[in-house]
Amino acid sequence: MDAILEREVDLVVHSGDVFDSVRPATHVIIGFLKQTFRLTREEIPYLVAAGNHETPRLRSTTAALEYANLVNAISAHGFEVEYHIEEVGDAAVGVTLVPHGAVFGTGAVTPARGADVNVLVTHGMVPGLEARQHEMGEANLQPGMLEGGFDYIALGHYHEFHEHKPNAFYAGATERFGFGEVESKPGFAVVEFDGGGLKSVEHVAIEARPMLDLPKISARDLDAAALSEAVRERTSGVDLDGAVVRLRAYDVRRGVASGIDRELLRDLQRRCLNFSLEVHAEERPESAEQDGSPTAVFGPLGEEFAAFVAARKESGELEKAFAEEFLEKGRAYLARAASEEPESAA
Ligand SMILES: [Mn+2]
Repeated sequence: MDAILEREVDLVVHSGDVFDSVRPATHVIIGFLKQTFRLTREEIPYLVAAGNHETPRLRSTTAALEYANLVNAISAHGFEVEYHIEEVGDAAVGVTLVPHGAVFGTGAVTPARGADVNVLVTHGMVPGLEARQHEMGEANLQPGMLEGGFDYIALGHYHEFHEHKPNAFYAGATERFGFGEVESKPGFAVVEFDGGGLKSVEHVAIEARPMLDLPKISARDLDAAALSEAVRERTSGVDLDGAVVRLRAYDVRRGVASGIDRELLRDLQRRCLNFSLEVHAEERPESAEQDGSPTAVFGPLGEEFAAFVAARKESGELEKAFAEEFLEKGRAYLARAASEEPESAA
């Protein structure tokens, strides 16, 4: 938000997924209202088209984005296309909002009449989007919708800054949302117009939480002490404070993971915003990645679960054989849940 205000902007559009759910936590809503009001109290028009994450499945459910109205932002979060005209200096800017709920069922969209500059804001996947050599998924934005005579089309959903057409861009996300995005540069787009229409589109990178994917450990010949030492070696001399960090170990022999130095892991978890040590039994990273999920993730939850099982095994509440199976299955479920992070586009 500071970076936006530094640019002396005339109008702000958000192309969706302000929130990651229909019912975001209270502190998230309050953060949104506070930051939005910093724009609207400066009389900067702020318009939002809702994304897939924040659009209710049922038309009767109220979307949290409706709170935007309380701070004079305009949000389209229902199932209809909305047209707005904003006066910016002596220009009339027509903003057409096509929220996720209106994408299906919307054919061609035409600009509002009587505006000097026309902007379309929508959320979804454009046809033929390829990124980092792989297809991103099925398009839900039909070409017809993007071919109206707009000066600019602000796209949301894909997390990278990306030019779809000379007048249609994804601004990219302002944070990274998973290790698939470790290389991405969070930010926003500054778009300028002059008498002839679109003048320039510039990506402005902003400081986001650091994300580090540490060099993998090949653990074939390592016992628990040696693996702990390898973790220590990979994490020393690295600026981990407040970062989101992943360290993967492959070819980890059975029984080794449970002996990893807990104090070391606790210390890493304290220093990082999030530290996850992924332990894979597979020999090669590729096979584990194809398979999808790590065999174990040592985050605070995995640790707590292991301690829970150990205590009950100790007390005799759980039989030894059952406790081991329970632990292994539970860990697999936790690992699977932890690996279900959003893809690059979400
Ligand atoms: Mn989305």
